[in-house]
Amino acid sequence: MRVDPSILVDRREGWVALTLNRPDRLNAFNTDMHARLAEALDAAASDESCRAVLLTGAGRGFCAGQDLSDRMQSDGPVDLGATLEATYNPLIRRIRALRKPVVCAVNGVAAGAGANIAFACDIVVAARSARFIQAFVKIGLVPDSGGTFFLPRLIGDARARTLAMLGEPVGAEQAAAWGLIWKAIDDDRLRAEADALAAHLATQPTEGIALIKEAFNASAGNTLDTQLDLERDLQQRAGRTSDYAEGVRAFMEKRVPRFTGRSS
Ligand code: T3D
Repeated sequence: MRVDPSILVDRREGWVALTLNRPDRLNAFNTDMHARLAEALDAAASDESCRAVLLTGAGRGFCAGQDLSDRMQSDGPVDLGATLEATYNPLIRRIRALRKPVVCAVNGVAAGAGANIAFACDIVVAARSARFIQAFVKIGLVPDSGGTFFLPRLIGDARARTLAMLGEPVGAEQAAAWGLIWKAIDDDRLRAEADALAAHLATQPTEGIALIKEAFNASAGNTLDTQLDLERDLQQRAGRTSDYAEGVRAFMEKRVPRFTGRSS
């Protein structure tokens, strides 16, 4: 019997699409899917020709979080601290640390860790029919995969706490109106628009975008003074890239810039 890989890797011109591929379980995570996604993200990180990543799901859902069929307790409680440490936490850190933009195309329901993995990405677009659910409370758990970090920062404490405590779904349009995601897109246009976004990012100043990402990653924990110092240091690095020189030249010559994405 042929078993489909739990992550589909589709290499395009300058970017890669990674598809969570366990549609019968709404792409819920098991150990194999974690390992394959980690491998694919590491490959994207080390491939200089890859300048953007698109993450999406196969079938009618984006991701239903942890596969709960792996958590039926026959021999006493599973150590969920250990599973977070081994799988979800490294995944969120990988996405945030990747020196390339990560676009998330939420094609359907995103529940539990599935929602928070989406929020860890740089630009999140969602099908109008998609829903985001902090499903953890329904099974007695705490939002993980960065949920308690991203949610209050994106939508404020009142909404974040209520979503976490009630586990109520938020539709894509509401999510966009609240600033939880970039935008909601008609279902039949989602993939084409997400592909176009990734393809566009793949032609942009990749190192500059990596520095933007570094600045925003640090911003949440910094004072204004520290952030101003960080912006100074990152701008110094950005100003030394050939893409900056090309950007200025292209502007002065009134033409479209040809960015290489390189760090020097
Ligand atoms: O464990 C650790 O390591 C700690 C980390 C935890 C991270 C977490 O993510 S904990 C939260 C886990 N996720 C959930 O609690 C969500 C569970 N799923 C749902 O609540 C619902 O499925 C949805 C609201 C996401 C979607 O509902 P609906 O009605 O559209 O679909 P459905 O019929 O419930 O699901 C379709 C199928 O997918 C169904 O299988 P079947 O009956 O057709 O054979 C369902 O059992 C399966 N499925 C959905 N979510 C999961 C799942 N199977 C295993 N695990 C799931 N999480």
